[in-house]
Amino acid sequence: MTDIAAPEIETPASASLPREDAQQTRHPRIAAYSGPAGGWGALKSVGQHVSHSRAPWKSVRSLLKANQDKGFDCPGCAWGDPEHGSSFEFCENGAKAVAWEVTAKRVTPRFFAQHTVTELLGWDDFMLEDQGRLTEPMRYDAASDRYMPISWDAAFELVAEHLSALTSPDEALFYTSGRASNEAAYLYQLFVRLFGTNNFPDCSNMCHEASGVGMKASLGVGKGTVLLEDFEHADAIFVFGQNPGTNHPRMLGDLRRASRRGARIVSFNPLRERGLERFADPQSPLEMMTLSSQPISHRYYQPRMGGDMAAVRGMAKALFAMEARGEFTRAASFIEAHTRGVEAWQALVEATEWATLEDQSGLTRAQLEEAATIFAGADNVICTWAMGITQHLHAVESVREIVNLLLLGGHFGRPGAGACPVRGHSNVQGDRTMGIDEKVPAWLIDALEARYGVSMPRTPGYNTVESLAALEQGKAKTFIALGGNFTRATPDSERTEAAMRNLELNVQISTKLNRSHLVMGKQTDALILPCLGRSEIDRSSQVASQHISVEDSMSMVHSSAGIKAPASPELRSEPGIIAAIARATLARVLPARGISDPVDWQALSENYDLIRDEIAAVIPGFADFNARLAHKRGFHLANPVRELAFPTSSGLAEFSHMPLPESVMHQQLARRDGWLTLQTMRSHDQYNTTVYGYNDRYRGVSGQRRVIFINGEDLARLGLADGDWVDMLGEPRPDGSERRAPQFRLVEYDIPAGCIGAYYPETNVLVALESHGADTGTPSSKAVPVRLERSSRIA
Ligand SMILES: Nc1nc2c(c(=O)[nH]1)N[C@H]1C(S)=C(S)[C@@H](COP(=O)(O)OP(=O)(O)OC[C@H]3O[C@@H](n4cnc5c(=O)[nH]c(N)nc54)[C@H](O)[C@@H]3O)O[C@H]1N2
Ligand SMILES: Nc1nc2c(c(=O)[nH]1)N[C@H]1C(S)=C(S)[C@@H](COP(=O)(O)OP(=O)(O)OC[C@H]3O[C@@H](n4cnc5c(=O)[nH]c(N)nc54)[C@H](O)[C@@H]3O)O[C@H]1N2
Ligand SMILES: [Mo]
Repeated sequence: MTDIAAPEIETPASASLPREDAQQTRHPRIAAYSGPAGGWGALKSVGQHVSHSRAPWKSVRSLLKANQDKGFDCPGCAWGDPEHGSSFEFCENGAKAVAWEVTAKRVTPRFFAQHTVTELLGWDDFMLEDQGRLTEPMRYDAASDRYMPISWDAAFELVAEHLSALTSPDEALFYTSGRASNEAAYLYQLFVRLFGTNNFPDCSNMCHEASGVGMKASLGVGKGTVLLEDFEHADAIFVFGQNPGTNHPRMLGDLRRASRRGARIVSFNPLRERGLERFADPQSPLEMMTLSSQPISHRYYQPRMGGDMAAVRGMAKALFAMEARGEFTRAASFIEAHTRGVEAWQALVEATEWATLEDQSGLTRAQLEEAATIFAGADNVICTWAMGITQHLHAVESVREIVNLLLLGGHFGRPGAGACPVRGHSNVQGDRTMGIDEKVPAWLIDALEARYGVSMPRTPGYNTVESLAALEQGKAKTFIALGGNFTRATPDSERTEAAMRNLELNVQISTKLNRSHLVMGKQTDALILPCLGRSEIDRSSQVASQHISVEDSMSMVHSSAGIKAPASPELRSEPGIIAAIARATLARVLPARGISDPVDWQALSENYDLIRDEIAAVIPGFADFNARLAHKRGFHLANPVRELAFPTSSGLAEFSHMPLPESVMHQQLARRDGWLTLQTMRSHDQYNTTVYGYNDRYRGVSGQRRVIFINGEDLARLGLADGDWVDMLGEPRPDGSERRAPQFRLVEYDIPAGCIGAYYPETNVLVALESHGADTGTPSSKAVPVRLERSSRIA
């Protein structure tokens, strides 16, 4: 028996689909993609996106400046920038991100006059953002169900009024998305802590939290230990749970160069991802003219979702066996001098049966031994990873197991080796460095108190899922978002939206219209505060063109300055908006506590050099910030691990010895007839909740986002076929109600049986709010239990 209802069932009214752009079609084209990643396909796609943005020339000009010495930092991803070589590394998805921002389309007060919020709630994510850039501050008017213009000053006063009326500062939530600059993030955390809370839910909670937590426990530093140039010296690069062809395309350039030199690249990914197989560099005339391309992965292993910890443990087991046969030598003197706990880990690894490792990883002993042989044969190894590792319940354990493997080979403190969690948003790492952290490090509060002479809260605040719980329980009443799209990015969409409707105040500082602007309740005061994007000139009364700074995945801090006239003269910068909110709010709340505001917000927002002076005084590693930022490539934030100093409590790197999960999702579901493990991932035409289009070129899908990648065996077992339309059902909610994502087209794909893939955010409705890492709060978006039901949508 399976859970598939044989005849067609009626789609419940609650599961109706939002209005979609006509580009999304009921007859998508599905055909295997035979080209390499990059190449002519990438150039053609950029042309289409630039022309869709209706600002071709300006876009192109901006593009050419992105990631150059004097231009702005690409808002695409957090991959590092090269020191030499071509000053402009072409990246299809970076180009799309920029074209999306510099679009000629505008959302004006007239647009809001024409569409009620209820109407807009019926639009899909693509249509909402595709209306263009937000142009003026707006306030929701419940009577007409429309957003109406409001002056900036009135908007700031309104925020101050709400915040100062709260019973406790802990009733306020302050969300941050990882695009915010260091300067904006520093001001934001300073304001919020002076206001009196550590409620900093951020996108990192849903992203690389486990990398930070795991690496900090093992190495004492929660950041990657490699620089871009290390990729030039690595002999083997292991890529876990990452799709760089789409999400970090510039990384492909580095992998391609490494592959050409003969470095072994080994991918662990349940899906066959084109970008990990072959890449043609759009900047290589030879590859473009001859239609040739470079193979990327030397070996491509397809574990089952959640199987990586077992896979790495299997590699370790093989290495210990090889060592006993004299075929592998551990880095004995490094281990002796700098680490602790290898014996306990080895004992645990050796006690784990091959059968257990094979079952959990979905890989064979022979495959894991082969991977171990590649590891053993490389002098310098880099391991990289992203969401395929971190969005699991046992993510911290997996990260630490990867670090164990690197420690065993002594792959720290030398060129070409190390751990490289590849971050997502272009400044998500910098935001954390600036103190956007609900867990409040004591040193930070000490430093802030010393600098500003005001006592600040020390109790941890809410992370993202805790914020949602607080909203559901009515403990949180106001929400300010510095960028992002909280209601779409978070799990359990229907529940999240119901929780957001409890808000008294919803403030969105943003560039584009999205669903987070639209979900509100009867008593919600909602504000849209439109801000400048990275590409735009940020002018103040003091400085003609202000620059900001960001930190990439390699801990390089560098400056970024916009080059394009703002989308609207009304736009304000993020630091400017935060400073104004801070000034208005603190003027109300601090005097009541007998304190005067220690910060000259106006001065800081008009000259970011002054913000950087504050950062230099408070945040370690930023001494002389302004001067060092003037350097062409910025500067590297020293990572002690590179010097073999491990700031753990023991002063040594700690081998973890954590048990494997008793079973991971695919093992649990193997015992439940008809259930599959879903990973929610990105298509090639999206940036998180920002949907650029309905195509996923490398996976061969065009014209449709509601697709499920599924193995042929599963199709046969469930009595379904490629091309059928189904609904996905998750576990029922605690109150017994149904979690349903309606109407997806099945696509037969090279993915392990029992594992399926579909795009987020459409699938977030299926991700249970209570299913998150215990030590990270990260939703397990790569291990969602679902079953399929035939749907009424006829292809
Ligand atoms: N163009 C573009 N660039 C982006 C983004 C974007 O949306 N669009 N988002 C940015 C952000 S915020 C982030 S965090 C990064 C995300 O970058 P990625 O982590 O590459 O993003 P996902 O699409 O979530 O892809 C996860 C990959 O992991 C694989 N995977 C899933 N589960 C498992 C597993 O259990 N084990 C293994 N080994 N693999 C697994 C999937 O098949 C997929 O290839 O990209 C950043 N860059
Ligand atoms: N199921 C599932 N859920 C996930 C994930 C997953 O893989 N699966 N991934 C998670 C991850 S890794 C992340 S990082 C989060 C992402 O979560 P968020 O960071 O909250 O979401 P984004 O989609 O990046 O935010 C897009 C919005 O940001 C605004 N924006 C764009 N540029 C700017 C700017 O320069 N300034 C300001 N102020 N606003 C701007 C625009 O209005 C746009 O609509 O989602 C998480 N959610
Ligand atoms: Mo992310």
